[in-house]
Amino acid sequence: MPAEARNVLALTGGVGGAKLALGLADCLAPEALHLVANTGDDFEHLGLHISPDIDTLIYTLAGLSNPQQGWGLDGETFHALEALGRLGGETWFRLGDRDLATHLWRSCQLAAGQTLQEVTAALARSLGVAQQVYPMCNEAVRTNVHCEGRVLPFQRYFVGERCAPPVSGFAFDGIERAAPVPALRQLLDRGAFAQVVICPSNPFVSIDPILQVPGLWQALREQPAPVTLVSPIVAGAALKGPAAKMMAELGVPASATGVAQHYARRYPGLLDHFVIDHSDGTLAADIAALGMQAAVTSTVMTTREHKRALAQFVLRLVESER
Ligand code: FO1
Repeated sequence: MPAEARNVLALTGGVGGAKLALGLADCLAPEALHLVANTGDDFEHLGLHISPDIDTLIYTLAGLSNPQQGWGLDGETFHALEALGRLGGETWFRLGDRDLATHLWRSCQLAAGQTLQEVTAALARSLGVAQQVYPMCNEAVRTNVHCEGRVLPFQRYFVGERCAPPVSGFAFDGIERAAPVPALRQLLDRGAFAQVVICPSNPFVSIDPILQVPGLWQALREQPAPVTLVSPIVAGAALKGPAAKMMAELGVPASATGVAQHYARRYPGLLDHFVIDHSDGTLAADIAALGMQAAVTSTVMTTREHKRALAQFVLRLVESER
């Protein structure tokens, strides 16, 4: 079957996830690529609804993202934030002038009664993104980070405290009232996917919130398509962000094997393929012993070509099984 004819579902978190999503977008027809973003990082700030992972994904696919940071818009200015600072307002979370338009518009649409799924689809269309982008759920789920007796809302931990406090656990406030967005649920129930890809995103704060939306990981396990995860840890370090630091603080080995153990324990039987970097090739046997097929390639995505090559590798893993 040509790649264009296959529906692929990818679960993504922040910057690392968006990179592989862009590679997948280069390899698949837009109507075949369905992307689910974590919304545990969402928060209400300055009276606005901010959805950082949705925006990172859409800006990346639209070719608008800041290439250095991976989040926010390229060529952004911060006049509104500076003016807010002069008024004594909060400026720790850096909202750019053009990015603010996204948050203003999203907040208005939500206040007018639209769902987050509807607003996300409309935002993607307006910015010229033809792939299907879904939030994991329409309900509010908020990741809280437990650190040394304190509970920090995710963005306070991540941006406000620069991930410095040691973590002891995470809670996804509101998750028990959440449900997978209807468009995704219908596709899963129809067995519409040929492959499911879990992008190299943080297991604890990007992918766990998605998989713990009630019924979601079980629906992914029950549907017929193989599930492939790309390790976010390469040679003991995170491709991006605090994943390795969190693993060390949680007493989990900061390695691709540690990631595989996390998924095997929490989501038994979910993963079919586990993709690791060449530098972790010696871990393949340990990962295979957890009941997944280990596959080795280059997983560090610095250029557009690296993103495309990794996406192609992931897609071919499953194509070759047919
Ligand atoms: N990350 C930062 O490190 N500092 C910021 O000031 C910041 C602002 C920001 C604004 C809009 C947005 O969509 C993302 C933003 N991010 C910022 C990134 C964001 O906090 C993280 O990338 C994700 O939540 C983690 O996946």
